[in-house]
Amino acid sequence: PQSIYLKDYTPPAWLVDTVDLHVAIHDTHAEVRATLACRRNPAGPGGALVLDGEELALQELAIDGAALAPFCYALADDRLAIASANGAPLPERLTLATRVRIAPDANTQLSGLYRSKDGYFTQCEAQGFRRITFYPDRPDVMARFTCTIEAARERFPQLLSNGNLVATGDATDGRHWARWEDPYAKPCYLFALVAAKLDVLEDRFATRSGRTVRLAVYVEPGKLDQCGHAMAALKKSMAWDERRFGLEMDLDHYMIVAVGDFNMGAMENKGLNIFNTKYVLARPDTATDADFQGIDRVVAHEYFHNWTGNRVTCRDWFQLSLKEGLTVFRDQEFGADVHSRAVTRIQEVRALRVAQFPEDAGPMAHPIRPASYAEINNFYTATVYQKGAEVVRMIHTLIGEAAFRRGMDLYFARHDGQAVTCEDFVAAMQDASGVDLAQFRRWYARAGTPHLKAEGRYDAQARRYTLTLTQSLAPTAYEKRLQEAGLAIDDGPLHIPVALGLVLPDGSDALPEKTRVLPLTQQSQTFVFDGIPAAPVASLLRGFSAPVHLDFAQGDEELAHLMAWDSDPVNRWEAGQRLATRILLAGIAAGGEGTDWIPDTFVAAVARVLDDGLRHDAALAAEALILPAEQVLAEEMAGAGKAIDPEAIHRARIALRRHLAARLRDRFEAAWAALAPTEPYSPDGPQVGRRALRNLVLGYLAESDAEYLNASVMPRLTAQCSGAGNMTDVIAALGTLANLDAPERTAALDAFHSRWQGEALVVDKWLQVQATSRLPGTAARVRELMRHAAFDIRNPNKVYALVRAFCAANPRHFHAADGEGYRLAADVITELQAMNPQVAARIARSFDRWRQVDAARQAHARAALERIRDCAGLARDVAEVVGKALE
Ligand code: B3K
Ligand code: ZN
Repeated sequence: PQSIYLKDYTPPAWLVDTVDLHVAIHDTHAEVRATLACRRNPAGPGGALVLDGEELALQELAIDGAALAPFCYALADDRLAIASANGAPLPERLTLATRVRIAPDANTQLSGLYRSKDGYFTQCEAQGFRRITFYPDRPDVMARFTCTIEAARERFPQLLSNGNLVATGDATDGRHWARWEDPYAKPCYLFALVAAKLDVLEDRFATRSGRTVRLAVYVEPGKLDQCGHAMAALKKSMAWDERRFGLEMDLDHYMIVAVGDFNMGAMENKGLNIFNTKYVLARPDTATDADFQGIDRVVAHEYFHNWTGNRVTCRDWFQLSLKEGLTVFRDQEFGADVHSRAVTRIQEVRALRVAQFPEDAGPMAHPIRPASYAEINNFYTATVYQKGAEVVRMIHTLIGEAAFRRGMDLYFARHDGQAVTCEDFVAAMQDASGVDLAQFRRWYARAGTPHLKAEGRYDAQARRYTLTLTQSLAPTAYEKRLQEAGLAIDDGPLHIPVALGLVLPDGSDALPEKTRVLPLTQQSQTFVFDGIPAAPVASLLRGFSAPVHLDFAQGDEELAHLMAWDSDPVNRWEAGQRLATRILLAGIAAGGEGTDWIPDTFVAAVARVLDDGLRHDAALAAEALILPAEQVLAEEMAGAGKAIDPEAIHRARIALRRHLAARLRDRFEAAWAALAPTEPYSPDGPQVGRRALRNLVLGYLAESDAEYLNASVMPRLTAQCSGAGNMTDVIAALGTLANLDAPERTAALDAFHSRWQGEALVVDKWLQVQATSRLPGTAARVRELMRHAAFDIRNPNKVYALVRAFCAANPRHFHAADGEGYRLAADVITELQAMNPQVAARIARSFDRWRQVDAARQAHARAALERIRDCAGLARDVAEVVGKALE
């Protein structure tokens, strides 16, 4: 597919000041009338009035009230170019009127206006608005919108759009209409409308300047008892943004609408967020602790976009991380403030390693601000979002909270109401802080995860510790492609904030400020610390201060010391992960066989963490006791130049779990008993951590020998599955049972299904635990489930729960030696790509690491990829992913 380049950006030739939309929903189609007040952009390149448009049946086209003769315009598949007004040159200002017909019921891409169950919903980011009407569909065209929706009253009592409801009325034949007016100019990707029959939960929020905002959460009828948490999260987010960033809600009316068919998590449309039901609906018996926290984070994220994304938006889609990286950083900080900062950070680091580091090492590697893309929807990635947030966090680390806040204030003062670039954001941070961020800007342009090599030396006589840091970043597939296109790469050193602590033998911090941020700007740099009384253990990258691979030779003893004493909880966790990784790599080298690669010191360290968790912070202990993920171990192998062996990785990890279960059974049992719930379920507070640790312990106990398992653990698993009142405990037990080849497994899965078949989101969990099962035959079971009534390939949540979970979260079965995992993925992708290219392309990303497996597996993967590539009429989304994978 054709790539487009950032360097080719030109300002729009025409601007739009106002849009008046009229959308009439009929049984067979929708009719959209649009009136655009257009004006030639004095800063633009000149030329025709070019409008994007896809799958629109044009009915009428007029300028300033006069229908346009066909010779004045050219209509192509994806655009309408108007060169003149019936022979006369286009006036500098004109009113363009169009009428088109669209077919929302046939819209399986879920981009533009589409039907979900009995209602109509929109998704316009990135380029869905062009599937609703002809428009210059680019974020630097900002206009004020009014929207009138007309539909049958009985079937569609709610008619919603952005901004304020300004008029309603009846039309003929039992139809009604509503007109909405959005007082803020916005790019069309933030447009939304909904016509549906929904229940609504209403509330109010008083802003700190004393305005009252009406809040509403709309859900499918009958689900009102599942929206309380989302509403509470919204109010918490509003209060937090006022407190932390001084940012207030700017509308009188803020709505969240939940929809069951949705490509991603949620969408920040101005004043009318549209959400995947997954991030709205929750009740203790249907949703897990993780689901509740996911709701908190996504509701906050979309709300925070109102300033970072909507009030100040992106100039072009290359700048996507301007709003996404910044807004993820904001929702991370919200999570840290309302939950546990340490646990939140650990989970972020883990997610980065599982998803972003592999992306950086694979064929789709790109910087947070890519220089080119073929399909923008492929760039809503871990890199743009999560690494983008890391880059913002590094600025925060380098300049400090107070200067960061001044930088945000300056950013809004300068750019409110504008469509800007990442450069504008960094400039505001630089100007507000006085810290030179010129070199830092390279983070925006370079793909790949940098390596940081550290070497420390202690001189007892001089009481001096010396640390030498060396950075390197090899070019990725992305840089090679740029080079081929003749584009320059700025490959100078990065500006890396390295947060360092020096932990003394007694466990205390040697540095008076505990943690010092070393600004690494050269390729190699030496830092000297005087007055250090004894040989310290260096704690590098505290709080994970930079998204890099650390190469630092520290012995098991040193890591154990950090595990026990580091004053930074993230690095205590990290030390444990490094130790476990080292052991597991030895186990993998041994083919995952035996246990003589497991040192007793590790068993003892795990026991200490567990004891500590019972006394202090159960949530932190639960994080520490999760062994490095199979995907993370795979990256370690690939990074060391070895072929990834998914079988050996899986075996070694299980062997270590079984060993711990055998050696620490009594402690696990004691913890299980000590952590029994003492109060009614609530999805937050310390009991989340206690549940996490208790279920983790139960998971370890389930690794016990058959005799103990059957006699003592199985009864608890089955009882917890059927008897626990909350989904967190139920799904923990069911997930564990799903890995066991026992009659209880089938019974529990069947019972769960019959109990919950009416709750779509709970059925997704049922699919997911089966798709991620360790048991042999899982691929065949996934195929069987694809034919089950519970599955629907047109529903993204179902595809994610069953197929993506299998491909991305079950590496050992996805990478099965016989190629069955790859064939399964290819079968789904080829079927899905014509229906929903965005979702199909996401599944196709599962092949990212295919060149890192052994030759036999590679042959299977290549065959699968080529089969997808050769599929007739392959969607651009999938073509880009597969094309890059095969490059
Ligand atoms: N901005 C949307 C994502 C849109 C994805 C389009 N393919 C959700 C978010 O990041 O908040
Ligand atoms: Zn976002």
